[in-house]
Amino acid sequence: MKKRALITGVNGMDGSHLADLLLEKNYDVYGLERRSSHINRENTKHIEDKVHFITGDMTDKGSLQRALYISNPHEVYNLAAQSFVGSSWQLSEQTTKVNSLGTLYMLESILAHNKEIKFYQASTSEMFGKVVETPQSELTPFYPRSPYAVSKLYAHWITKNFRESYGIFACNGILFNHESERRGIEFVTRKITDGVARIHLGLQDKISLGNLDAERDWGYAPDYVEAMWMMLQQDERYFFDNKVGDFIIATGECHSVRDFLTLAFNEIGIQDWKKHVVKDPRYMRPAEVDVLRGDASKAEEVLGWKSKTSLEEIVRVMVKNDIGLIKREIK
Ligand code: F7E
Repeated sequence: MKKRALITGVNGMDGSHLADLLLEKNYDVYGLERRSSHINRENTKHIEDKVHFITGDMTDKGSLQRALYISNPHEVYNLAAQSFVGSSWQLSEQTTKVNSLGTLYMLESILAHNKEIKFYQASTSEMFGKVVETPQSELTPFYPRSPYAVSKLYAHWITKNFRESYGIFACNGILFNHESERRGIEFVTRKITDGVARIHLGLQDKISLGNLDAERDWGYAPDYVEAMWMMLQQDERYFFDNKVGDFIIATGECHSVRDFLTLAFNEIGIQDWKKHVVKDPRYMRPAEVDVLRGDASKAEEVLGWKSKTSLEEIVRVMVKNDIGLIKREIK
């Protein structure tokens, strides 16, 4: 029998990579997407005829119930979110409604529809915020630093609570930053690779950025969606043993925005990138997360998952892809 999966946020970076993976594994893939005047299927256009798209919204519980009814899934991957940390100060209510209440609505809908559905929640390293220890593991206390992180903390705990209260097979994947050529342009990595590509093609001279000292544990999104899937394939006999429920997914390595700039400019043969970067206070955050580095040893031990792609490779793929995209755009 073919398995059915429902992915919320299917057109996002993670949603589209996960859809690719599940289609390869011969799943029937259903994707929840928001109704808007311009639906953005840029990341899913190569699989548009394979994914069953369902219109819905995380803040509209009826639409989630309908999506479960249509897809009748074995697995639900909750990847929909207002995921841009920087905007969460301006959009704190919307961020909370989508990220926190949306998760609650989905869990309640699952409970009503079919308790056997396995649920994956996209938790985040942002919950560690002002870190109390390094590296961060599943046991590290949280200290969120943005409305985004606070909203995700609620979703994390309500997922855990539904697991403990109702025996739902629900997992939190605490994913550290992960990037790919499908990353939204507002995030720092893609902003840099897009800018570097434009500089290479002579279309722009400078990139405006905020805090260059921030350090992140950057992995590759296609590696990370595999971890999401692996979490839901755990042996049910051991699942409710509390050791198993939630996982850190990270590379264990940490690099600054400066390091990322160096790698990206290297790709176009520029060593001294300083004259191409302008510091712009508009991109500084009211409260910053200075440094994140994850310890994914539990995922390695229990799931057999390990990050495969180096930061150098990620940067290379992203810069090359952006150069190609822009060349086609200006043709
Ligand atoms: O910022 C600094 C910025 O927006 C990374 C999301 O997927 O990962 C992501 O959250 C760092 C921050 O990602 C600019 O201040 C400097 O310290 O790429 P980002 P993020 O905030 O780490 C986590 C795991 C998630 O869960 C989120 O959903 O880079 N930075 N200059 C800048 N950041 C941006 N965006 N733009 C700049 O110009």
